[in-house]
Amino acid sequence: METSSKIYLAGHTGLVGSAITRRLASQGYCNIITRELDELDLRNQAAVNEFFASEQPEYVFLAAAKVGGILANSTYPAEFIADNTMIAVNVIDAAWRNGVKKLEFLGSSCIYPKMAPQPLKEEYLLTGSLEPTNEWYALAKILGIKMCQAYRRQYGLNAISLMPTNLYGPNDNFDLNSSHVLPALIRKMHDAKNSRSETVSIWGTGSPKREFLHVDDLADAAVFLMNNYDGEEIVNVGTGEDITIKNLAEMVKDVVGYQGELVYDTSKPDGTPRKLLDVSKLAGIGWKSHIELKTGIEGTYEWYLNSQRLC
Ligand code: GFB
Repeated sequence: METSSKIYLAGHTGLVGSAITRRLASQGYCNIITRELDELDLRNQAAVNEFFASEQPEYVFLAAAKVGGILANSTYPAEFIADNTMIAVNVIDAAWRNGVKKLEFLGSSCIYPKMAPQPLKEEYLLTGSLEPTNEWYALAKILGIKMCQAYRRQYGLNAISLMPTNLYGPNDNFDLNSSHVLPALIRKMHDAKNSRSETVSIWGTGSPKREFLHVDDLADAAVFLMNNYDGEEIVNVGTGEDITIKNLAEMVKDVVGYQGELVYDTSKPDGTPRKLLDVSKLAGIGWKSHIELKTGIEGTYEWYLNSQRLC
Protein backbone atom coordinates (compact mmCIF):
# COMPACT_ATOMS: atom_id res chain seq x y z
CA MET A 1 0.00 0.00 0.00
CA GLU A 2 1.08 3.59 -0.65
CA THR A 3 0.23 6.12 2.05
CA SER A 4 -2.14 7.74 -0.47
CA SER A 5 -3.86 4.45 -1.44
CA LYS A 6 -7.63 4.38 -1.03
CA ILE A 7 -8.28 1.91 1.79
CA TYR A 8 -11.73 0.70 2.85
CA LEU A 9 -11.87 -0.36 6.50
CA ALA A 10 -14.99 -2.52 6.97
CA GLY A 11 -15.92 -2.66 10.66
CA HIS A 12 -14.04 0.49 11.74
CA THR A 13 -16.00 0.97 14.98
CA GLY A 14 -15.27 -2.49 16.40
CA LEU A 15 -12.39 -3.73 18.55
CA VAL A 16 -10.33 -4.86 15.55
CA GLY A 17 -11.40 -2.25 13.00
CA SER A 18 -10.75 0.69 15.33
CA ALA A 19 -7.28 -0.67 16.14
CA ILE A 20 -6.40 -1.10 12.45
CA THR A 21 -7.65 2.44 11.76
CA ARG A 22 -5.37 3.80 14.53
CA ARG A 23 -2.44 1.79 13.18
CA LEU A 24 -2.95 2.96 9.58
CA ALA A 25 -3.25 6.58 10.68
CA SER A 26 -0.10 6.34 12.80
CA GLN A 27 1.81 5.00 9.77
CA GLY A 28 0.71 7.93 7.60
CA TYR A 29 -2.07 6.30 5.56
CA CYS A 30 -4.34 9.24 4.87
CA ASN A 31 -7.02 7.99 2.46
CA ILE A 32 -9.09 5.64 4.62
CA ILE A 33 -12.80 5.33 3.91
CA THR A 34 -15.36 4.03 6.39
CA ARG A 35 -19.15 3.79 6.65
CA GLU A 36 -21.40 3.62 9.70
CA LEU A 37 -23.87 0.70 9.89
CA ASP A 38 -26.83 3.00 9.21
CA GLU A 39 -25.10 4.24 6.02
CA LEU A 40 -24.05 0.83 4.70
CA ASP A 41 -25.38 -2.55 5.86
CA LEU A 42 -22.84 -5.12 4.64
CA ARG A 43 -25.55 -7.82 4.73
CA ASN A 44 -27.27 -5.99 1.86
CA GLN A 45 -25.62 -7.14 -1.38
CA ALA A 46 -27.08 -4.38 -3.57
CA ALA A 47 -25.91 -1.68 -1.14
CA VAL A 48 -22.41 -3.20 -0.94
CA ASN A 49 -22.14 -3.36 -4.75
CA GLU A 50 -23.29 0.23 -5.07
CA PHE A 51 -20.76 1.38 -2.44
CA PHE A 52 -17.82 -0.38 -4.14
CA ALA A 53 -18.87 0.83 -7.59
CA SER A 54 -18.96 4.47 -6.47
CA GLU A 55 -15.96 4.50 -4.09
CA GLN A 56 -13.59 2.13 -5.97
CA PRO A 57 -11.31 1.32 -3.00
CA GLU A 58 -7.87 -0.12 -3.82
CA TYR A 59 -7.36 -2.06 -0.58
CA VAL A 60 -9.90 -3.61 1.79
CA PHE A 61 -9.55 -4.72 5.41
CA LEU A 62 -12.57 -6.93 6.16
CA ALA A 63 -12.87 -6.59 9.95
CA ALA A 64 -16.67 -6.28 10.08
CA ALA A 65 -18.38 -9.17 11.86
CA LYS A 66 -21.06 -10.18 14.31
CA VAL A 67 -18.90 -11.29 17.27
CA GLY A 68 -19.31 -12.28 20.88
CA GLY A 69 -18.22 -14.59 23.66
CA ILE A 70 -19.22 -18.15 24.44
CA LEU A 71 -22.75 -17.26 25.63
CA ALA A 72 -23.59 -14.89 22.75
CA ASN A 73 -22.43 -17.50 20.24
CA SER A 74 -24.83 -20.11 21.53
CA THR A 75 -27.70 -17.64 22.13
CA TYR A 76 -27.70 -16.13 18.63
CA PRO A 77 -26.56 -18.95 16.29
CA ALA A 78 -28.70 -17.71 13.39
CA GLU A 79 -27.20 -14.21 13.47
CA PHE A 80 -23.66 -15.54 13.90
CA ILE A 81 -23.88 -17.81 10.87
CA ALA A 82 -26.07 -15.69 8.59
CA ASP A 83 -24.69 -12.18 9.21
CA ASN A 84 -21.07 -13.29 8.98
CA THR A 85 -21.73 -15.33 5.83
CA MET A 86 -23.52 -12.44 4.10
CA ILE A 87 -20.79 -9.95 5.07
CA ALA A 88 -18.03 -12.21 3.70
CA VAL A 89 -19.82 -13.11 0.45
CA ASN A 90 -20.96 -9.57 -0.33
CA VAL A 91 -17.69 -7.78 0.42
CA ILE A 92 -15.33 -10.31 -1.21
CA ASP A 93 -17.49 -10.57 -4.33
CA ALA A 94 -17.83 -6.77 -4.64
CA ALA A 95 -14.07 -6.38 -4.13
CA TRP A 96 -13.39 -8.65 -7.10
CA ARG A 97 -16.09 -7.04 -9.30
CA ASN A 98 -14.60 -3.61 -8.70
CA GLY A 99 -10.92 -4.42 -9.24
CA VAL A 100 -9.69 -4.16 -5.63
CA LYS A 101 -5.90 -4.65 -5.59
CA LYS A 102 -5.86 -6.61 -2.36
CA LEU A 103 -8.28 -7.71 0.35
CA GLU A 104 -7.47 -8.94 3.85
CA PHE A 105 -10.06 -11.11 5.59
CA LEU A 106 -10.02 -11.44 9.39
CA GLY A 107 -11.09 -14.84 10.72
CA SER A 108 -10.70 -16.48 14.13
CA SER A 109 -8.84 -19.28 15.90
CA CYS A 110 -12.20 -21.02 16.52
CA ILE A 111 -12.16 -22.28 12.90
CA TYR A 112 -9.91 -25.18 13.98
CA PRO A 113 -11.30 -28.57 15.05
CA LYS A 114 -12.10 -28.83 18.77
CA MET A 115 -9.72 -31.75 19.32
CA ALA A 116 -6.93 -30.75 16.93
CA PRO A 117 -3.35 -31.20 18.22
CA GLN A 118 -1.84 -28.13 19.94
CA PRO A 119 -0.41 -25.75 18.97
CA LEU A 120 -2.82 -25.31 16.05
CA LYS A 121 -1.10 -25.31 12.69
CA GLU A 122 -2.74 -23.71 9.66
CA GLU A 123 -3.03 -27.09 7.92
CA TYR A 124 -5.38 -28.44 10.64
CA LEU A 125 -8.28 -26.48 9.10
CA LEU A 126 -11.17 -28.83 8.19
CA THR A 127 -9.56 -31.95 9.66
CA GLY A 128 -12.21 -32.57 12.37
CA SER A 129 -15.42 -31.46 14.10
CA LEU A 130 -15.82 -27.93 15.44
CA GLU A 131 -16.44 -26.82 19.04
CA PRO A 132 -20.27 -26.85 19.37
CA THR A 133 -20.50 -23.52 21.30
CA ASN A 134 -19.16 -21.60 18.32
CA GLU A 135 -19.62 -23.76 15.23
CA TRP A 136 -22.05 -21.25 13.64
CA TYR A 137 -19.52 -18.43 13.77
CA ALA A 138 -16.67 -20.76 12.83
CA LEU A 139 -18.50 -22.06 9.75
CA ALA A 140 -19.14 -18.52 8.49
CA LYS A 141 -15.46 -17.66 9.00
CA ILE A 142 -14.39 -20.84 7.18
CA LEU A 143 -16.66 -19.79 4.33
CA GLY A 144 -14.87 -16.42 4.23
CA ILE A 145 -11.50 -18.18 3.99
CA LYS A 146 -12.77 -20.37 1.16
CA MET A 147 -14.25 -17.33 -0.66
CA CYS A 148 -10.81 -15.73 -0.59
CA GLN A 149 -9.13 -18.89 -1.87
CA ALA A 150 -11.74 -19.55 -4.58
CA TYR A 151 -11.71 -15.95 -5.88
CA ARG A 152 -7.90 -16.02 -5.92
CA ARG A 153 -7.84 -19.30 -7.90
CA GLN A 154 -10.59 -18.54 -10.40
CA TYR A 155 -10.45 -14.74 -10.73
CA GLY A 156 -6.96 -13.83 -9.50
CA LEU A 157 -8.24 -11.68 -6.60
CA ASN A 158 -5.32 -11.00 -4.25
CA ALA A 159 -7.15 -11.99 -1.06
CA ILE A 160 -5.37 -13.09 2.13
CA SER A 161 -6.83 -14.50 5.36
CA LEU A 162 -5.54 -13.95 8.92
CA MET A 163 -6.66 -16.09 11.86
CA PRO A 164 -6.25 -14.06 15.06
CA THR A 165 -6.37 -15.73 18.45
CA ASN A 166 -8.62 -14.37 21.29
CA LEU A 167 -8.26 -10.58 21.20
CA TYR A 168 -8.69 -7.87 23.84
CA GLY A 169 -7.97 -4.17 24.31
CA PRO A 170 -9.51 -0.69 23.96
CA ASN A 171 -13.03 -0.56 22.48
CA ASP A 172 -13.81 -4.11 23.59
CA ASN A 173 -17.37 -5.09 24.55
CA PHE A 174 -17.83 -5.12 28.35
CA ASP A 175 -21.47 -6.29 28.34
CA LEU A 176 -21.56 -9.41 30.51
CA ASN A 177 -24.10 -11.27 28.37
CA SER A 178 -22.25 -10.91 25.09
CA SER A 179 -18.58 -10.21 25.90
CA HIS A 180 -15.51 -12.41 25.77
CA VAL A 181 -13.86 -13.55 28.97
CA LEU A 182 -11.21 -10.86 29.44
CA PRO A 183 -13.46 -7.76 29.36
CA ALA A 184 -16.03 -9.72 31.40
CA LEU A 185 -13.46 -10.40 34.13
CA ILE A 186 -12.33 -6.76 34.20
CA ARG A 187 -15.90 -5.54 34.56
CA LYS A 188 -16.95 -8.16 37.13
CA MET A 189 -13.93 -7.51 39.38
CA HIS A 190 -14.23 -3.74 39.04
CA ASP A 191 -17.93 -3.82 39.96
CA ALA A 192 -17.28 -6.25 42.85
CA LYS A 193 -14.47 -4.03 44.18
CA ASN A 194 -16.74 -0.97 44.12
CA SER A 195 -19.72 -2.73 45.70
CA ARG A 196 -17.47 -4.55 48.23
CA SER A 197 -18.87 -7.86 47.05
CA GLU A 198 -17.16 -10.87 48.68
CA THR A 199 -17.19 -13.14 45.61
CA VAL A 200 -16.93 -12.96 41.83
CA SER A 201 -18.38 -15.73 39.65
CA ILE A 202 -16.10 -17.18 36.97
CA TRP A 203 -17.84 -19.29 34.32
CA GLY A 204 -16.83 -22.93 33.90
CA THR A 205 -14.10 -24.85 35.70
CA GLY A 206 -11.25 -22.37 35.14
CA SER A 207 -9.19 -25.12 33.49
CA PRO A 208 -9.61 -24.21 29.78
CA LYS A 209 -6.56 -22.53 28.28
CA ARG A 210 -6.70 -19.53 25.98
CA GLU A 211 -4.16 -17.37 24.15
CA PHE A 212 -4.70 -13.60 24.34
CA LEU A 213 -3.37 -11.07 21.85
CA HIS A 214 -3.64 -7.32 22.38
CA VAL A 215 -5.61 -5.78 19.53
CA ASP A 216 -2.85 -3.19 18.89
CA ASP A 217 -0.50 -6.10 18.17
CA LEU A 218 -3.12 -7.61 15.86
CA ALA A 219 -3.49 -4.29 14.03
CA ASP A 220 0.28 -4.08 13.60
CA ALA A 221 0.27 -7.61 12.14
CA ALA A 222 -2.72 -6.82 9.89
CA VAL A 223 -0.95 -3.86 8.26
CA PHE A 224 2.35 -5.77 8.09
CA LEU A 225 0.73 -8.77 6.34
CA MET A 226 -1.20 -6.54 3.92
CA ASN A 227 2.19 -5.23 2.83
CA ASN A 228 4.26 -8.42 3.10
CA TYR A 229 2.14 -11.55 2.46
CA ASP A 230 0.43 -12.65 -0.75
CA GLY A 231 -0.32 -16.36 -0.27
CA GLU A 232 -3.52 -18.39 -0.55
CA GLU A 233 -2.93 -20.15 2.76
CA ILE A 234 -4.30 -18.73 6.00
CA VAL A 235 -1.88 -17.21 8.54
CA ASN A 236 -2.28 -17.57 12.32
CA VAL A 237 -1.79 -14.39 14.36
CA GLY A 238 -1.11 -14.89 18.06
CA THR A 239 1.51 -14.77 20.78
CA GLY A 240 2.32 -18.49 20.88
CA GLU A 241 1.61 -18.59 24.65
CA ASP A 242 -1.54 -19.50 26.53
CA ILE A 243 -2.87 -19.33 30.10
CA THR A 244 -5.65 -21.09 32.07
CA ILE A 245 -8.82 -19.10 32.71
CA LYS A 246 -8.06 -19.51 36.44
CA ASN A 247 -4.63 -17.88 36.11
CA LEU A 248 -6.09 -15.18 33.86
CA ALA A 249 -8.73 -14.45 36.51
CA GLU A 250 -6.01 -14.15 39.18
CA MET A 251 -4.06 -11.76 36.94
CA VAL A 252 -7.11 -9.55 36.33
CA LYS A 253 -7.90 -9.63 40.06
CA ASP A 254 -4.40 -8.36 40.75
CA VAL A 255 -4.58 -5.58 38.12
CA VAL A 256 -8.01 -4.38 39.29
CA GLY A 257 -7.08 -4.66 42.97
CA TYR A 258 -10.03 -6.83 43.95
CA GLN A 259 -9.60 -8.55 47.34
CA GLY A 260 -12.51 -11.05 47.34
CA GLU A 261 -12.83 -14.69 46.38
CA LEU A 262 -13.23 -16.23 42.91
CA VAL A 263 -16.03 -18.82 42.70
CA TYR A 264 -16.30 -21.17 39.71
CA ASP A 265 -19.79 -21.66 38.23
CA THR A 266 -19.59 -25.07 36.56
CA SER A 267 -23.15 -24.82 35.24
CA LYS A 268 -21.64 -22.51 32.59
CA PRO A 269 -19.78 -24.01 29.57
CA ASP A 270 -16.00 -24.33 29.34
CA GLY A 271 -16.01 -24.37 25.56
CA THR A 272 -13.00 -25.77 23.78
CA PRO A 273 -10.33 -27.07 26.22
CA ARG A 274 -7.40 -25.36 24.51
CA LYS A 275 -6.87 -23.05 21.54
CA LEU A 276 -3.17 -22.20 21.16
CA LEU A 277 -1.99 -21.07 17.75
CA ASP A 278 1.24 -22.20 16.13
CA VAL A 279 2.74 -18.89 15.03
CA SER A 280 5.83 -20.22 13.26
CA LYS A 281 4.51 -19.31 9.80
CA LEU A 282 3.95 -15.71 10.94
CA ALA A 283 7.43 -15.61 12.50
CA GLY A 284 8.85 -16.85 9.19
CA ILE A 285 7.18 -13.94 7.37
CA GLY A 286 8.85 -11.62 9.90
CA TRP A 287 6.36 -10.63 12.62
CA LYS A 288 5.98 -11.33 16.32
CA SER A 289 3.83 -9.87 19.10
CA HIS A 290 5.24 -7.33 21.56
CA ILE A 291 2.63 -6.51 24.21
CA GLU A 292 2.90 -8.66 27.38
CA LEU A 293 -0.44 -9.90 28.74
CA LYS A 294 -0.16 -8.18 32.14
CA THR A 295 0.82 -4.86 30.53
CA GLY A 296 -2.04 -5.21 28.04
CA ILE A 297 -4.59 -5.88 30.79
CA GLU A 298 -3.34 -2.86 32.77
CA GLY A 299 -3.81 -0.61 29.72
CA THR A 300 -7.23 -2.08 28.97
CA TYR A 301 -8.38 -1.55 32.56
CA GLU A 302 -7.21 2.06 32.37
CA TRP A 303 -9.15 2.48 29.10
CA TYR A 304 -12.23 0.96 30.76
CA LEU A 305 -11.98 3.37 33.72
CA ASN A 306 -11.68 6.35 31.36
CA SER A 307 -14.64 5.18 29.27
CA GLN A 308 -16.73 4.88 32.46
CA ARG A 309 -15.85 8.47 33.44
CA LEU A 310 -17.05 9.74 30.06
CA CYS A 311 -20.49 8.10 30.48
O1 GFB B 1 -13.93 -15.59 25.78
P1 GFB B 1 -14.97 -16.65 25.74
O2 GFB B 1 -16.38 -16.21 25.88
O3 GFB B 1 -14.91 -17.45 24.40
O4 GFB B 1 -14.69 -17.71 26.94
P2 GFB B 1 -14.15 -18.74 23.78
C1 GFB B 1 -13.42 -18.25 27.19
C2 GFB B 1 -13.45 -19.08 28.47
O5 GFB B 1 -13.61 -18.21 29.60
C3 GFB B 1 -14.57 -20.11 28.56
C4 GFB B 1 -14.63 -18.70 30.45
O6 GFB B 1 -14.08 -21.29 29.15
C5 GFB B 1 -15.58 -19.41 29.49
O7 GFB B 1 -16.43 -20.33 30.18
N1 GFB B 1 -15.22 -17.62 31.24
C6 GFB B 1 -15.11 -17.48 32.59
C7 GFB B 1 -16.00 -16.60 30.78
N2 GFB B 1 -15.83 -16.43 33.01
C8 GFB B 1 -16.38 -15.86 31.90
C9 GFB B 1 -17.22 -14.72 31.72
O8 GFB B 1 -17.61 -14.02 32.65
N3 GFB B 1 -17.57 -14.42 30.42
C10 GFB B 1 -17.14 -15.18 29.36
N4 GFB B 1 -17.51 -14.81 28.11
N5 GFB B 1 -16.37 -16.28 29.52
C11 GFB B 1 -15.01 -17.58 21.64
C12 GFB B 1 -15.94 -17.97 20.54
O9 GFB B 1 -14.81 -18.72 22.35
O10 GFB B 1 -13.75 -17.12 21.19
C13 GFB B 1 -15.95 -17.02 19.42
O11 GFB B 1 -17.22 -18.16 21.11
C14 GFB B 1 -14.57 -16.51 19.06
O12 GFB B 1 -16.54 -17.65 18.33
C15 GFB B 1 -13.77 -16.12 20.27
O13 GFB B 1 -13.85 -17.47 18.33
C16 GFB B 1 -12.38 -15.68 19.93
O14 GFB B 1 -12.68 -18.52 23.71
O15 GFB B 1 -14.59 -20.00 24.45
